[in-house]
Amino acid sequence: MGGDCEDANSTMYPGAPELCDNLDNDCDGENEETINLLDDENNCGACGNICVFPNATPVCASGICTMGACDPGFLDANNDDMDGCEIDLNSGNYCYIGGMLYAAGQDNPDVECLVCNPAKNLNNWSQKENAGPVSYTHLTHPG
Ligand SMILES: [Ca+2]
Ligand SMILES: [Ca+2]
Ligand SMILES: [Ca+2]
Ligand SMILES: [Ca+2]
Repeated sequence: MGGDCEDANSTMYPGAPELCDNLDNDCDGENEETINLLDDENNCGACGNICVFPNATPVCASGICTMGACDPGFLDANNDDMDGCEIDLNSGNYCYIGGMLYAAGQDNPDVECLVCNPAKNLNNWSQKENAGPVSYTHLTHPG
């Protein structure tokens, strides 16, 4: 067939889609001219290098995979891209209050009768259910 630049390869012919395979698929003299290795999340820096981060949007920036925004309901608490956004805020194990992560059952560092209770509220402190002894302490007159 006339114009076919590589008879032995069926992915190479005039008008073929340019694939990221280091071949000139469409026979126009250039390899991967329609593929930008600098910002293609499926071919980042090299053909077939797919950017993947758990529970986060992958971004290919200047040929390097970088982690974008966390998926809704997830948080990157350890600043480590390798495990992506590793905290599932809806797991029932955490509260996320004022930009800080707290474990379920953890006391409010400033107000002792408030506690992280994800079952009640993910984003606000919950009142301790059994605050009895604490209130008695408050009533005790010092000295
Ligand atoms: Ca061919
Ligand atoms: Ca190609
Ligand atoms: Ca080409
Ligand atoms: Ca992380």
